[in-house]
Amino acid sequence: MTENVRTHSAHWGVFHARWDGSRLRVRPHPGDPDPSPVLDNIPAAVGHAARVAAPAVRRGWWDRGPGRDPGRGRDGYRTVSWDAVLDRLAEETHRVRSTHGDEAVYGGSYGWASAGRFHHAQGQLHRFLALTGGYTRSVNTYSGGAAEVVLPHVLGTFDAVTRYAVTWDQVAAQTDTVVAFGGMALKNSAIAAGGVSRHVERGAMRAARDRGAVFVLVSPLRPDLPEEVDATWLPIRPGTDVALMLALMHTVVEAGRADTDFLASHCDGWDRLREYLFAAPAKDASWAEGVTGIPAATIRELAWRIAHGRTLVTVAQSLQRAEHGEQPVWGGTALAAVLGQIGLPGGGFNYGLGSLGHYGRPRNSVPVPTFSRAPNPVTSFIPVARVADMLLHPGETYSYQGVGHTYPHVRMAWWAGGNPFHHHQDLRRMRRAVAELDTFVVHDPMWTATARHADVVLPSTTTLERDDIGATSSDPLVVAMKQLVPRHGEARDDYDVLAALAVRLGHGEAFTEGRTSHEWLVHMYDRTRKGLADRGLDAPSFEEFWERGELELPQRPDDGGVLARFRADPVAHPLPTASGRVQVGSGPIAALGLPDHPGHPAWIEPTEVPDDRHPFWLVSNQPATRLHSQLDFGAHSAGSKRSGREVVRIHPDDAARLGIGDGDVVRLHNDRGACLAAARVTDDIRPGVLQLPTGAWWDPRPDPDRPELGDDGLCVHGNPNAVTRDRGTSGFAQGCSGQLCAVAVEPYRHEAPEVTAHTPPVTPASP
Ligand SMILES: Nc1nc2c(c(=O)[nH]1)N[C@H]1C(S)=C(S)[C@@H](COP(=O)(O)OP(=O)(O)OC[C@H]3O[C@@H](n4cnc5c(=O)[nH]c(N)nc54)[C@H](O)[C@@H]3O)O[C@H]1N2
Ligand SMILES: Nc1nc2c(c(=O)[nH]1)N[C@H]1C(S)=C(S)[C@@H](COP(=O)(O)OP(=O)(O)OC[C@H]3O[C@@H](n4cnc5c(=O)[nH]c(N)nc54)[C@H](O)[C@@H]3O)O[C@H]1N2
Ligand SMILES: [Mo]
Repeated sequence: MTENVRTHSAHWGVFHARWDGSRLRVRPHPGDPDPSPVLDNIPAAVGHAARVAAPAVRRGWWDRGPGRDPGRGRDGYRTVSWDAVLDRLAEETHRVRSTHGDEAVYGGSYGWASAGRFHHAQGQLHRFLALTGGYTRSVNTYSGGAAEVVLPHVLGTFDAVTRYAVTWDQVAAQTDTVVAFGGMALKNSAIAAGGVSRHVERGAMRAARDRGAVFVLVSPLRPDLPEEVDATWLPIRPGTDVALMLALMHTVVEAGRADTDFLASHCDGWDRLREYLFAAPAKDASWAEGVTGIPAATIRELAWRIAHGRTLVTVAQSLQRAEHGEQPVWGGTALAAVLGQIGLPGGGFNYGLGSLGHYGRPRNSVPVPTFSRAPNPVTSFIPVARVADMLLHPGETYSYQGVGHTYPHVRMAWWAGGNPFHHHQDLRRMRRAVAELDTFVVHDPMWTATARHADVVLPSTTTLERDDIGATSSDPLVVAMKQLVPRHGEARDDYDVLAALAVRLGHGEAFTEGRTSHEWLVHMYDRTRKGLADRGLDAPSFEEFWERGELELPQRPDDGGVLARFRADPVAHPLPTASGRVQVGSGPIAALGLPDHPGHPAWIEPTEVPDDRHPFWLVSNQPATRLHSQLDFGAHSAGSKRSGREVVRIHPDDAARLGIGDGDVVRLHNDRGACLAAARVTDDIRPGVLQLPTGAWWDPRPDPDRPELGDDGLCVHGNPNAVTRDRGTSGFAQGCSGQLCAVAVEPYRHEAPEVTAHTPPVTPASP
């Protein structure tokens, strides 16, 4: 490495960077065989106008004090000094805790923040809130909310069946047929929590294909598998995958190709599922054609193929981010069980393979550095995507895992490292929900839509402005993430801000344990150094590691993990399910008595489907050009927009019928709201489906076509959460169901307003 070149890491890859005092140049880590172009967004983070330059307070809150206020998201900001804002915030935290109890503080703070293990904003905030009295927390994720709840009941823990079961090496070497429900888009595996140093997915898929493996893509969108694998594309009607899975099982069973030995020796609940498959209407290929739009003959052919050779069934996270999202996860598990392939190398079922870059990889045999947690003395929680329900309906009950829970009355919400006005559904409803709070605190480097709804905006440094350690337990590289550029304006590390608040609240020592940030890094690294030394391996001191810039950890053998051991001996290595076996049906789930959970994977018609008024399924998937809303203004993200607006894909037949031309500004709408986007006409999408990725910063304005909706009826930038539905997957998992909703689309008849989402509501302070 030449002078001035430093290593750093992002959720989308490890990189080298050089700062020349005015420009940051970024290039991928030389060891990465398939780096992500999302790296090109990084330089724009330095000094961008959308940065929060100084602490800011919402005028209404600062002048009138805390309280319910529809002005959130609407009135202006004023910059204040750090001391003034921290004093006021400490006072307010104390007031809320002493008047309303500690559960009145919500510290869900869901979000991806940045890749470093120490300056992990959410971890820092949780530790601070736990040590200063506790907080109402959130459980599960937006990513896999339904799967995280259902998988442990039917197959195994989430980590065991996503990260450490079937690896990409096994796919490359062993798999004959991959049936990828929702695909395994390279745009998605570009992203890994904590960052990976090597993107192996393209190479593995190419190697499998070169060996003769067949890839079947079940998805409304063709680019969900890379072109070079030459996949057979089955453009399924969104939200219907479980019907296809049921028909595949039915056909395999009827053909006498089910692995009845495996079902008897390794599974439980087969009678329930079998009965459902054959009960009228039989879940056969003709039935599934009517539900999925895939021809019965194609389904029969696929059933024949998967019953021969080594077959891997994958289910993308997207399938379960929809109403009844539990079902396709369970359906994929049951299909692999009927084929008798669970636990075979390169075969069976791997949940989420390809959805994230840290899945499907061998595990390190030495622990990576992690930041300490503190126990939360408050027990109150919500499933993460129920946040607006909680704020709007305190005291009301809801079902989670079939058990009744009550929403706490939260007065103060605190967010660091996430962007709920990006990630939550039905953003107009979310805005009504935060109006209910007394106080909303947001730490972020950027003036996101969330920051614009906060009462207190605390400017965070970006990862580029501090030292940290990057690592994830399924990538061998531990990265010395070195500060690359000076801090922006008055921005401070989340750790320093929370430490200063902890001191004001009388818990300074407990929070910092007397360590500076640098001392924390040394402390965290010690676990890894010790792990190496214990195994008699080269265990460099922190200083040596820092000097080298990276450290390669040894990995465990790629042995198929828990599922392979279970296959070899189901008695000695039972699964964590009720029976210790794969639950292809489940008495305990049936016994919960939930109306939409009969105790086996089932096709249940969603309550929102396209109709005459809203004839399209909108797929709002992950953006190819950025991570969620992060660095939306960066070169790669901005370069893919049209006139600064997000792009919506539409099939040529639909576009022709509606008079929409390529590049036209269109309006997507339903009863909840509307957004503008620029049309891209392409036959890569199933007719009747639109695709608009998430992440364009919400830019609400009045909708001239529906003035009655007020000042936020139309997002002029193209954020799909302007129209998505805020509803749990079911009373079982209560996961996010934001991937699919019904909309109408039309050419935009008015002059399209300019996008101003990246222009902050206060003038940046001079440096
Ligand atoms: N319609 C629809 N909605 C969805 C989805 C969908 O499929 N469809 N997908 C969902 C999924 S899977 C997810 S995971 C969520 C993602 O939602 P989020 O994780 O909330 O999205 P991000 O844009 O990654 O938000 C991270 C925020 O952290 C900030 N940040 C970065 N570094 C730091 C730091 O060091 N300190 C602080 N304080 N802040 C920092 C960034 O500026 C950004 O505002 O979205 C969900 N929403
Ligand atoms: N570039 C990029 N990659 C990312 C992220 C990002 O923001 N940007 N976010 C990361 C995160 S946090 C997560 S959780 C994962 C999420 O991983 P996924 O949820 O798997 O990702 P998505 O892109 O939302 O969806 C994958 C594909 O599923 C297809 N799909 C949608 N609905 C259906 C359906 O009903 N049936 C079928 N068969 N297919 C359907 C869509 O065409 C879509 O492209 O992605 C990660 N990867
Ligand atoms: Mo996610």
